[in-house]
Amino acid sequence: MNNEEMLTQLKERIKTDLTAAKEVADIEALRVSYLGKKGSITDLLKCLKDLSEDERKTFGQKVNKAKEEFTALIDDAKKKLIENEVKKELDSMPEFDMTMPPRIRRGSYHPITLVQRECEEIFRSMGFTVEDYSEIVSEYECFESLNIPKDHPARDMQDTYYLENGQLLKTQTSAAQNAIYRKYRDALINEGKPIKAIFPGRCFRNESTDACHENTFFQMEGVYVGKDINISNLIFFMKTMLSEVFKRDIKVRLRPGFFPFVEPGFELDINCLICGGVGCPSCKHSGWLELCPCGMIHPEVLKAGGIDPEEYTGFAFGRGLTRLAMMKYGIKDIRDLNSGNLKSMEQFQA
Ligand code: FA5
Repeated sequence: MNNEEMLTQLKERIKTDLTAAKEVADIEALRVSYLGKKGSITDLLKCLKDLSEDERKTFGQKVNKAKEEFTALIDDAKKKLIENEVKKELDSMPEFDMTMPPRIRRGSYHPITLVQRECEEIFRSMGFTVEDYSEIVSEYECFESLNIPKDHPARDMQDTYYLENGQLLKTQTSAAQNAIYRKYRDALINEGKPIKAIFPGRCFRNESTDACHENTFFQMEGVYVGKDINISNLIFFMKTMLSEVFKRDIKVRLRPGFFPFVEPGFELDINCLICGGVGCPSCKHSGWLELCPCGMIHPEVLKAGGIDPEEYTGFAFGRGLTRLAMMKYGIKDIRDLNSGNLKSMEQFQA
């Protein structure tokens, strides 16, 4: 077979080969086998040296033209194949339906946020302001201003995380009391406006954790200071708040409790709503859950806040918000609330 015949045969063969190619990779392999360094066209060009000058010129032109034609054929076949693949993929996709509702995964509020907001609303409706306070506080704010001097045994109840600079992670929301008294005492003294404030916040204690104890938990503190505020006011506010939160009758008990910053002090317990009072791990098998310590603000604490205890009295309470959320939503283990387990948290919707 002479060179001309070989070229004609190659032209026929490349068309058949390109038609048979199923993938882009097959086409690229053909490009190499026809136009590559060791390809058929290159082989033909190598033969030029054996031809006469005239033949070399005409045949050389034909081979170069064939090279251009082959390149165009290969590019064209590749383009068609890619277009076909894209079309097939688009055809296999479900049709876009403008009327379908969007498939957006909605987030949900954490149960503690829900309970906190609910309590804030209840207290706002009773004329309380809602205050924000830092999580890092001084020893004075957390202890000394609350009538808990250095080396007082009451500090042992709250194993504290200290920072290197001597500040600490607040162990109780009571740490904000002093700042609140100072913020509102002028209005109390000059305008006769009672101090009515709540301050929710995160607290930290180096606790061994169990079903009802965490090292990081939420409390909500409340104070009411004015003229002639007494224990009956305290009991009324506690009862109103709990019946609003639980939206049903709750059995509560008030027993004496010691906190250096109140006198007298009480522990307000609620009947465990997980076991109905029979006893379970959530209530340490007692049937009762310590929920809301409270009492009449100690004169020394009022004095530290710049308020004359001879003229003004008040009550304070420090509710366990985390435990409140457990009771409200029937969460048996407090540790679930900080676990970051979205499956269990997503069920709570605002
Ligand atoms: C206090 O923290 C006092 N500051 C409360 C107070 C304020 C008393 C004002 C009087 C007047 P206590 O340590 O008991 O008190 O904690 C209060 C509530 O926080 C507890 O009843 C409980 O509901 C919650 N709590 C305490 N420790 C934990 C913990 N480790 N895990 C979860 N909740 C806790």
